[in-house]
Amino acid sequence: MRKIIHCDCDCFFAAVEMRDNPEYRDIPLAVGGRSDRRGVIATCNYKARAFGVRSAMATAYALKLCPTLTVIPGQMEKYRQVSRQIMQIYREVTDNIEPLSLDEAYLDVSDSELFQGSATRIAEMLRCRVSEVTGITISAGVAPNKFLAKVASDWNKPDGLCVIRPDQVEEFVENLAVKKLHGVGSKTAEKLEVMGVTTCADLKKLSRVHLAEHFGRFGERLFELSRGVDNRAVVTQRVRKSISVEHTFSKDLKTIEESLSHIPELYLELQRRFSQLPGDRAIQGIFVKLKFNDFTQTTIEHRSTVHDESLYSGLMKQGYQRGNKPVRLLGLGFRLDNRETEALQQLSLWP
Ligand code: DCP
Ligand code: MG
Repeated sequence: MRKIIHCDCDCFFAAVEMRDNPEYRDIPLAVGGRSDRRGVIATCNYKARAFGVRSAMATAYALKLCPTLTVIPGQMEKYRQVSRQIMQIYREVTDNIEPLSLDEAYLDVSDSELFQGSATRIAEMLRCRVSEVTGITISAGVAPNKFLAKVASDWNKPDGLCVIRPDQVEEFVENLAVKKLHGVGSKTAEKLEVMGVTTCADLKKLSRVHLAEHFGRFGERLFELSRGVDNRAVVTQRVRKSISVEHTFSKDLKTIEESLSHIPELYLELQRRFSQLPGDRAIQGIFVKLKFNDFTQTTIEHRSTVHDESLYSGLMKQGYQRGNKPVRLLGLGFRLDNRETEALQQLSLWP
């Protein structure tokens, strides 16, 4: 039986800002882009969440929901620094760490001898240490696998702990809403609801074959998750080789001009995701992916350590000429240089 802890900072960017600026602590606060520049909310504190403000929401809309909301720009370098400090605290407990983003990580403490191997007490200790050292609160989930640990860390947020012991798994999962399952987005949840499934107890009644018929390979996963089974390992050595943003359009893009017009928004989102990668990653190339309306696809790459919209436009034109048909999906990406990351990993200094 494994013991997994999932740790997730509470309203991370906003928490750092509230720590450093006492005047922000008791007001609704968001970190995000300006409303007059079509900005979006990166995150907000819990006072703002009470008004319905959420991550990824347009700032203009957030201000409608909460007119007293204070929106401030983010300071990524500072958040990265706090993230490194937090990951270092986790590393004092185990090297079996899988960082998922700046503020989130899985720890496999199955073999830890700390506190006689009590994962619950390890998690409490981590929560205390992070708060003492960084002034940020984290929530933690303890469970026999990654899926349940992640659900658990969200259960008593903010500043909470939730433990799901092996003997509690069955009951816990039966009462769980299917939309809490990893990989079940709003579309799948709707589809399941039509089938009469809202909880995992409902889901458990469906056979493997039935699920495979409706959901393909994901059906097998649903079968397992609804029984609280998740055998994924905590992967410590994963080095990302690329990062990309893709969008499938509800209506095919009929001309190259139409395709080119989507570069700015995709490029912005790509840079946002890149800025959130753990560690300092160097770019060694850029690429564009196009999928045409007949589902054929093509990727055009260019080795380069610099990037801008015009380079992506050039690649997109080349790619478009290969198919010369309406486009259903566009993707932009960076190839990442792994040499330095791999070297740092050897020294356990990454991220
Ligand atoms: N983030 C972002 N844009 C998003 C989602 C998140 O820029 N669409 C950033 C801001 C968050 C950080 O990533 O502070 C961590 O994301 P989480 O989803 O863990 O959200 P929070 O930590 O802010 O809140 P929670 O307390 O719900 O974990
Ligand atoms: Mg968080």
